[in-house]
Amino acid sequence: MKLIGMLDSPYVRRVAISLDLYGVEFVHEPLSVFRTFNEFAQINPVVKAPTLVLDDGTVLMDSSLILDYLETLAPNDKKLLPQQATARAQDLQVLGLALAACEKSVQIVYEHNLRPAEKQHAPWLDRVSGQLLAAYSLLEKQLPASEALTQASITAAVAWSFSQFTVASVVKADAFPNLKRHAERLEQHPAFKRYPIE
Ligand SMILES: N[C@@H](CCC(=O)N[C@@H](CS)C(=O)NCC(=O)O)C(=O)O
Repeated sequence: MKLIGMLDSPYVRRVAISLDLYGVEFVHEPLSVFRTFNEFAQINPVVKAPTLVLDDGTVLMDSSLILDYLETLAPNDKKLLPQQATARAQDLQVLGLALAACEKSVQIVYEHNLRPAEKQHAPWLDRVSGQLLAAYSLLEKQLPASEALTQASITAAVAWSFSQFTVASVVKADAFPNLKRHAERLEQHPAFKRYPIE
């Protein structure tokens, strides 16, 4: 398998760390959706990171769809999502919040980096920042109590580290002590260290 995309994307990073934990062998090609657009387009014309190219040539994109496939492949002792419906719904709730936090952080980054200063739209940034803080306020309360490595706990930590890397002036770390502690702990795990945010 080949994982295409850079680790400064939280979506790519959650897939890389999960592949590592599942014990799946893969090659990581850190192509940028911006700087190496044409090279990326040769593999996936839609140029979305992450892209996962399977050994039979199937091209998957969207981290949650990729992880759905990998979770199906994983033996029971390596699965990262609970099988039991109520427990699964709880983890999916956490994942929804963490992924919304990633999306809102990315929107702020794109607004600042891809639009000329005179075209930046303050009401849009205010709206997105409010949504981002709402997601983290709920996540702060809903973080799993257990220290187990699950897709929910991995993605919450990856989202938090990404937001601290990119939009720390919006998401003030001291306001979210549980998330801060959680991410600091997971960032020490060998799988997180093997795939650092860059
Ligand atoms: N929902 C998608 C989001 C992926 C995403 O937006 N990736 C960004 C990089 S962080 C990207 O591909 N940006 C280029 C673009 O959207 O044109 C996922 O979970 O994979």
